[in-house]
Amino acid sequence: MATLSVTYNHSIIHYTYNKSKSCYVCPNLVASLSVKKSLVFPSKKLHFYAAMVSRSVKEVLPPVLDSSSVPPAIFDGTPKLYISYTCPYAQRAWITRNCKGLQETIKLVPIDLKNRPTWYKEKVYPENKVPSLEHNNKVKGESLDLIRYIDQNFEGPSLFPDDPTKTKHGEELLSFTGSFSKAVTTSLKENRMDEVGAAFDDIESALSKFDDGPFFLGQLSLVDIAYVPFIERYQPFFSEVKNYDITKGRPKLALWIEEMNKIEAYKQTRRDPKEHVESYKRRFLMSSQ
Ligand SMILES: N[C@@H](CCC(=O)N[C@@H](CS)C(=O)NCC(=O)O)C(=O)O
Repeated sequence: MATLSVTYNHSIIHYTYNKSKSCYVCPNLVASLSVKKSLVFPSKKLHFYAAMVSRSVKEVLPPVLDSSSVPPAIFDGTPKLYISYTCPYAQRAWITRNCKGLQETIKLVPIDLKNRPTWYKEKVYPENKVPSLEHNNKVKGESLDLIRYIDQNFEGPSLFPDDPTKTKHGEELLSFTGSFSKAVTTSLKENRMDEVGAAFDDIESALSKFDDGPFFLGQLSLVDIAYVPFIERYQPFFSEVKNYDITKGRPKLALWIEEMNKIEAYKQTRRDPKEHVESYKRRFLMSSQ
């Protein structure tokens, strides 16, 4: 028996999936639930609702492959997303895959970056980085390209709006992700907390543009997916190491984090904040000691 409670707020569907014995919602059940809810939800949202429900199923994550592991069946026709569980860029592609409800379609292949299998560079992705996606006998990389590719070339709800104003703002925000991370990490290395604050102020003002939901473009989109792995890391690090609350005086950012943390497709990709703090300490603090 599984119970599913759903509430609809800020244009987002919140659901709680309660497992007792059986732990899998079959696609038919998902479909029938979505039909039942058709009277409640605006019809445009139905496909989104169905995908959200299927996304609530907790996935058993595959083991990490290292240099001693047998490679997967490469180019066997199954789309594969090569990731590292700890990489924020890979996390973008992973969240996109989950948000589209593609857990059964795109196989996750996690690899150990510290003990990388040689077949990965030789046979899959010569750049030897994650993420990469094997699809239709080709391998593509670069997280921002991949999230668009997954959104446009697989089934599931669209994660980018077609409203021209939102599209334009979305494009600008996607191209700003690199500058944002660079501003935060450069200012951090040079201990210029006022500049760190200015970078988060930019995020606060970007989140203030649309009022039809708490996300960058109102409703959840690729923009949220592109930023969230980095905010996930910055928030605990700045809090613990710099005693700096990135949400203080930034109510939009505080709400955005709260709402992102309710999304199952993202929750399944999150790491322990302590792990992020330790990793960032090694990366940003060791060299200055
Ligand atoms: N610009 C790339 C960056 C990917 C990237 O740097 N991934 C890291 C892991 S977080 C990696 O694979 N590093 C291995 C290496 O550089 O050799 C993207 O957005 O996908």
